[in-house]
Amino acid sequence: MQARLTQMYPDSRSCGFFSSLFSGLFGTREMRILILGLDGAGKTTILYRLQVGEVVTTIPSAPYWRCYYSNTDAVIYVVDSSDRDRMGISKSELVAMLEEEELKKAILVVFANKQDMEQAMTPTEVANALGLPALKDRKWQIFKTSATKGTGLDEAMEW
Ligand SMILES: Nc1nc2c(ncn2[C@@H]2O[C@H](COP(=O)(O)OP(=O)(O)O)[C@@H](O)[C@H]2O)c(=O)[nH]1
Ligand SMILES: [Mg+2]
Repeated sequence: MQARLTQMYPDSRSCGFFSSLFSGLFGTREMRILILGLDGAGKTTILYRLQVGEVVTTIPSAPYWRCYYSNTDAVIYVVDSSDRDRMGISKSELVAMLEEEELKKAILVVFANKQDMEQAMTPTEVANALGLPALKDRKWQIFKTSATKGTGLDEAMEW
């Protein structure tokens, strides 16, 4: 299954979102997906890797995660697995984001990114650091990715 980005709307404040067409066995389904994460986590690199025709780099991605939450099917939460110092901040931001009413039904896909770095935490370590096992009423999955090497992205998008 191939994910093809059809739209990406940059937002002048902070949020970038796009919808994606999934052409599968049972036809085409459009999903609205948010890509969130601390600055430097790898979001822009991932967008390039997902073969968006045109990426508008927006979003000095700080605290404006509340915009554009409605009708979101999935949140891709990108984590720099090598940034142990900011894992706690990343967790706080994730927890706050998941409390948003508009995102109650969104599935959560965590990209444990920068797995090519020697000091990278494993996906299990990242999951625990983010408190994922304790999440209630949330469908979630974590994948190891390296956006620069292009590994793991297809598997994650397929899920
Ligand atoms: N080693 C490594 N560097 C990465 C990876 N993904 C992104 N980067 C680098 O991390 C920096 C921040 O990436 P960027 O995509 O701009 O992060 P954003 O702020 O979340 O959009 C850039 O220098 C990227 O080249 C990765 O998987 N591995
Ligand atoms: Mg960026």
